[in-house]
Amino acid sequence: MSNARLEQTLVLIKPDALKNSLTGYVLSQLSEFHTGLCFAGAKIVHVSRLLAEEHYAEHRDKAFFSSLIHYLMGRIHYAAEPGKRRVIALVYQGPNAAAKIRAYVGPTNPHTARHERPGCIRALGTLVPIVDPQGHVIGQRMENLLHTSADDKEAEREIQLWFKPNDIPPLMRPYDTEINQTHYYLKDYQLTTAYETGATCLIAPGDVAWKADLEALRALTRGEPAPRSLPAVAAKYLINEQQESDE
Ligand code: FUP
Repeated sequence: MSNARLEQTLVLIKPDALKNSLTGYVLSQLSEFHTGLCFAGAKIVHVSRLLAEEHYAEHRDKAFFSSLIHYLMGRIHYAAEPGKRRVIALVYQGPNAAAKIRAYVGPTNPHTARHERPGCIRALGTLVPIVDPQGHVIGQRMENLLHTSADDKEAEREIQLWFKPNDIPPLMRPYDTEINQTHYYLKDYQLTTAYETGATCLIAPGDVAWKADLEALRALTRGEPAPRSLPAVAAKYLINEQQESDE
């Protein structure tokens, strides 16, 4: 069952915004009074490498990728405080949600934001040079305080990457769900349907899951090409599960 008419978008309040105590400001700027949108989901997430890399998968080949991943994981702003490494993940709902939030937060690049939209939230961000081990500048990291989905298609992928159906109230779930019938476990990043010592249970029979996740898990179990990768399915079930090794 889905509520297909609902329009939603993902917002991440990134570690630089948390470090600078901008959470209240952001929430008030994006409040229903200002945007006409309301919350459908909210959670505090310790971002694993798996989740960060999957979230920014389209940038895997870029020079700034590694730095961007470390930034989202909180390793830059909470280098000496692993216990504070987190982001706030939010789902906003309402007419034209993705475009509306993007317009409020401003351009991706904080310098462009300051130039083109002084006063927008990302105008408070900064650019940091990325330097290779030889000291050469190889790119720049945009510390832009927030992530927001580019459009409805990206919102669909991203909301299902960060949120399980049960994180969102039933009447606010915009995508198809299904009651799962099988045990699915993850052990050493491999999918299994039988428990082995050290495995993490992703989904148990009776759990509500995104339909697209279950279609992917069934295909992966059969060894067939899946519409969605195993990390994209697993990441949300591993959120806040365990402390990652500090590799
Ligand atoms: P957006 O659609 O706003 O998420 O922006 P992009 O997909 O273009 O970029 C993803 C993230 O990479 C943004 F947070 C900005 C960041 N980025 C850099 O840090 N350096 C670059 O040179 C380009 C993008």
